[in-house]
Amino acid sequence: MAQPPSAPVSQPHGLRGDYSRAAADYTVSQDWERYTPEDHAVWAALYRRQLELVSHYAAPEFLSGTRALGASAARIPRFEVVNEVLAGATGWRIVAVPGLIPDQAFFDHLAQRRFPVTVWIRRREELDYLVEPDVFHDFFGHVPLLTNPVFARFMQAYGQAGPKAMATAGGLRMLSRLYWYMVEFGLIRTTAGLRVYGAGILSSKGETVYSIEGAQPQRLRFELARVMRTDYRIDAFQRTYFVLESFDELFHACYGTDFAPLYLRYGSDEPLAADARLPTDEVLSADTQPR
Ligand code: HBI
Ligand code: FE
Repeated sequence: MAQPPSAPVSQPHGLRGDYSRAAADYTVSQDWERYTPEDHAVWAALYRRQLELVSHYAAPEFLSGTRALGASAARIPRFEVVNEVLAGATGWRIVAVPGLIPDQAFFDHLAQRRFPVTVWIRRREELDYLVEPDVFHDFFGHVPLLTNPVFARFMQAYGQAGPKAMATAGGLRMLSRLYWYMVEFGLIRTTAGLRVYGAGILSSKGETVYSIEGAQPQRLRFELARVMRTDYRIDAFQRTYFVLESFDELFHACYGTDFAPLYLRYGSDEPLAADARLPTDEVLSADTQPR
């Protein structure tokens, strides 16, 4: 007889929220052998479902990155195997962490071309929604674009911008909005139409479709100061998405740019509402012409 869904199959990977074994930089060992058959089965269910969906909605650079990583639905990937691919592509590597880590440690990892990936995986009851990152969000959502030299270089520059942001009033909030809108929830215009590259969208079944096809959200051309001034929602689908012309556009807006004048000008202001519309906004309709 089949087990009832609530029966504990086996103990899941025990590092969920366990920071006691972390090093000073918050890294842990992945301990891949500790993933249970149920952990791998949850990965498989998420990976299969989402790969099929994002093949229709994701940016081509994300999809080619996904293929390059050589991960599959069969097993949660071994980080050391993936690191061979990343090393050759961009010199990045992923490091295992127990979950969210303090801002300063996070920035420092990025500045050193290390992307922190959460080790544990959600339970089956949490397939569609999780408030914190797990290995599926971090790996499936974030790691593919680390094979892209331009995007990877932007991520390093983002990390390098951390210390100054933390030392300036309102700076950290503004820099975090850049991450939110351009790393977690970014869209990009392609020759085929609007596509998704943001990790928060691509690891979510509902938001992948909504961000491209939804009638409610507004899609605005990327503009650095506009993004950094805009409040965001962590508990619902976004009201606004910002759209890149290319990863070069993001890189050139940020690399070598001193954000200090922006922090000084806007850092103490109330943010723009998540659904604000300014006269200067360039709105892209859902059926935006392909580039
Ligand atoms: N830690 N593991 C992890 N993943 C994140 O995305 C993350 C974090 N710590 C801080 C953080 N993000 C953000 O607050 C920074 O972008 C500012
Ligand atoms: Fe994320």
